[in-house]
Amino acid sequence: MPKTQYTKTALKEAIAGKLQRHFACEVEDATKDQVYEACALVVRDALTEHMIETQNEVERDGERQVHYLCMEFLVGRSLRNNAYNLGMLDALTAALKDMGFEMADIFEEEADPGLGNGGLGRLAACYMDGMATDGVRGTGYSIRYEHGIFKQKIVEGQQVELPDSWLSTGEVWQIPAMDETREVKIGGTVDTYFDDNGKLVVNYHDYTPVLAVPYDMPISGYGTNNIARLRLWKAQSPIALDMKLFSSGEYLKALEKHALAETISMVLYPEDNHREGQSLRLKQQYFLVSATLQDICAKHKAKYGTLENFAHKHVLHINDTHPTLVIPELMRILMDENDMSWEQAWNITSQSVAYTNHTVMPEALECWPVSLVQELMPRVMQIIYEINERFCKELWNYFPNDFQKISKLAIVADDTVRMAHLAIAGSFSINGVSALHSEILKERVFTDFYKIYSSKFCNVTNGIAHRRWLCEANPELAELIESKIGIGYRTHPSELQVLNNYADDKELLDKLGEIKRHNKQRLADYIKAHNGIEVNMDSIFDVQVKRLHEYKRQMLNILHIISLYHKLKDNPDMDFVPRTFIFGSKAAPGYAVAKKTIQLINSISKMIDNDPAVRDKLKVVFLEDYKVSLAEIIMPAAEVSEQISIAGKEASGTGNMKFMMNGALTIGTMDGANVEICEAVGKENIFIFGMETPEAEALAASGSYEPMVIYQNDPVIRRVLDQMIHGFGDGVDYTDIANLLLHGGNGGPADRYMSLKDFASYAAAQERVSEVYRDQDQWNRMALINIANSGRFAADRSIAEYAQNIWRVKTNFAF
Ligand code: GFP
Repeated sequence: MPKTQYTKTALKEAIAGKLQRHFACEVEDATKDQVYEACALVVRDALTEHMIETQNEVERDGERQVHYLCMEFLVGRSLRNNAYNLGMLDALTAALKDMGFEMADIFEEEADPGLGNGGLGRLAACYMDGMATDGVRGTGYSIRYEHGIFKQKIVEGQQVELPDSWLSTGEVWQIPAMDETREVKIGGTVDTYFDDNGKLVVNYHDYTPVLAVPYDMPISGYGTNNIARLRLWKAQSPIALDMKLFSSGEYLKALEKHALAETISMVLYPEDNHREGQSLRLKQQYFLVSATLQDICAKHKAKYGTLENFAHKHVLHINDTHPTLVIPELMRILMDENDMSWEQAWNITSQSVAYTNHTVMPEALECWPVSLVQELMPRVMQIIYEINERFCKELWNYFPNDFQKISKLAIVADDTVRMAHLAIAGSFSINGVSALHSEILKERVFTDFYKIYSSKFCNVTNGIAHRRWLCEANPELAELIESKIGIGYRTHPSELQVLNNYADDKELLDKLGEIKRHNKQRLADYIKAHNGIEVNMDSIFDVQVKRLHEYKRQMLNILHIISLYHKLKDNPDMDFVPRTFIFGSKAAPGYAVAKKTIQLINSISKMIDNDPAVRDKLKVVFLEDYKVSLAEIIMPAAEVSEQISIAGKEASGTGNMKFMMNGALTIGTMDGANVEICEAVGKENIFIFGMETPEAEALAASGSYEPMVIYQNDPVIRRVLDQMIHGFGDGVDYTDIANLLLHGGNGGPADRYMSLKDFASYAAAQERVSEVYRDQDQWNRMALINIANSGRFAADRSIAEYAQNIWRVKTNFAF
């Protein structure tokens, strides 16, 4: 447990002191944003103290450290989380109350740092929390993007992207470490030759130097003083102003170099599951990797005087392929800067790197044009060529004379560098993020690699920071749980299982229902304030929040909603369990179908809301600007969790875990972690529908899927699609979407993700949802069982598995 106890009086004093020193004001005159900042500074002081202690311990005991590299960390707001973890939330709330402020209002002052796109980035953030809590010596590394994921505005039903400048309130959590600034070299020319002694000489010149300035965010763990550090690199030009150009009157040009270097950390790429291929993105990846490795190596050398024991002391975990350049970059440092032989450098590198794959989507498996890698990092490209050559020789031993196979598996082929292949070749561990996904990796995506390196492949099912998503986001539920099973589950999430014993406790189940209603009310108020829509509190809150992507099948949900609308129009007095369908989603700005889908949801929402015959029974709400802080309101209020991707495509999903933990029931396919959720709660406590992976894959492979036949034979679907063609009364034409489903387009087949195929089964599952909802006791019982069996989806458990099975470092988590 943390040593420090925080009292209300001490906190009041500390906050008043910060207000005086930082804003020259007294409590009575302070604005909310000043109070926020003062609170953040007080909390930060405690964190930095712990961070120094943790660093000293790491320094002293020299145990293996974990370095977690990820292009995204969607950390969410920090103030409440840190105060909770440090055990000062109650005292802080009371202190603020005395000072005339509501804690909730102060939390609202903090911008939500959007340093990620979706699941990948949020997972990385949950894992920082897990590392800190489990006592793992971990550091996260990423880029200090000045602009995070765009802010989404809905204007006339359409997504408009606005810049997100989060630093004004986010900077307070970051401690710059100027003295650890590193220099990353980009571009230029490399000459290599062997000297008289046969030693390789590398002469790298005419590059552009970019400074990487570290900013450290201390991430607290719960009930411990252990701090995980998140090091964010800011790109800065070493040349503030080119005085030569300036003196000759070329003022703008004089600033150019400066600006070019700084663009590297200017903005987060708003793409998910897409192959990017843009030069700036590759620069960002190299910038992250090079700065991080230089940092780790410099400190290691200062301590041990050599990098020979590097692999014993460090694990470099790459979260997806984006930081794969750690492999050639570490080789470069070991060979060019530390005189190691290829073999020695390769041994160290391949024993230090571990890789997590997050997607099976072919378009997300990164490939970079050789010419671009060559241009931006010429020495690294030379090393990649060499890795490839040696790798292909190794492949030859396994597949002699099979040129086709070898070129399929090669790292460099067709003038591209395949990052996943490089990651597999250069790491000692490759894992998927759910049991199903890890099997798919072995059986289909990386089959041949698996044949050769079977022992490298493993699984770690994703997990979420349950304290943030349950204890903090849903304090009423946490209180109820704690009244029954105590607080042990906060650090031993499997203890939630004890709740299974209460499945027939009517009083508890009623209380659960009551709490859900309070949370629904909070969300309803939010919807009223932001969308101007009045929702029916007795309706089922049915939620699909996640990035907008075709494989996630928001479309299936939409098709079903239109069919319900038709049903109600035909028979307005039918016995219908009211539903509110809630969506929240950002679409990549360049992803036209995804953006049109958002517009479609809004068109339907408007049509229904304007129709007095149905609007009390059916509602569609699109929540603008879905982000972590909004998710913290949505999750506790949801009753149905939509996890309806086509089987075999969603690597894991983590929203599914947050929902179940808050007592929502899942309607889902046997995809990603849904499979394990189903196993955990039992088939009777989840609504499973649709094709399973083998069927979906076989159908796609056969080429025999014809959605047009379904359209012709199924009157419900026909009517839904016909309506799409006729529109929803607002003049927007959705024929393109209907065509995509019926005829294909954008180079893809008709209904690529088979929404029409799964429609009937989905609609039937939705009927079952409504039926069960009529029996509130039964519903609450199922909700309780979901909560009780959600402990295995805690990030603490995932991190402990990484620690034990992959990183081989100590953890204090008890399984
Ligand atoms: C990706 C996958 C998800 C998975 C997360 C975290 O999410 O299935 O749960 O990574 O592993 F698609 P996105 O970043 O694409 O949202």
